[in-house]
Amino acid sequence: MHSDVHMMAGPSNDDGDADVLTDTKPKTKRPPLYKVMLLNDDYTPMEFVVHVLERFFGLNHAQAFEIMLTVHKKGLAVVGVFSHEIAETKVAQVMDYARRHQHPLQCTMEKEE
Ligand code: TYC
Repeated sequence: MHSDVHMMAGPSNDDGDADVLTDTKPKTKRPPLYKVMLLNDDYTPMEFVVHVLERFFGLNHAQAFEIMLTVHKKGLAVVGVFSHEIAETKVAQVMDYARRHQHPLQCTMEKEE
């Protein structure tokens, strides 16, 4: 007699067909990462951008100055790569800080790859 105690869930089968179609990789997919970017504009003072990079992205002054200059010259730069939640928080913090200081500085996020 067939009994429930012998039934197994999942990809296994018992047709002797070597599990070609149903055997799958154990997939532990890492969550996606997000690039946080700063955009150039003509009005935000360079020192303010440097301060933002130090304050919200934990960069030292030299690193912050370098990234600020990259944004100034190239139009934008990635300032960090984070989980979705952390990236959203960084973007919101920068946008709010810039707004409070009446600078048009823009910060955005984009899924990596
Ligand atoms: N272009 C600005 C200036 O000349 C400086 C600046 C740099 C602004 C980076 C925004 O994300 C930025 N004052």
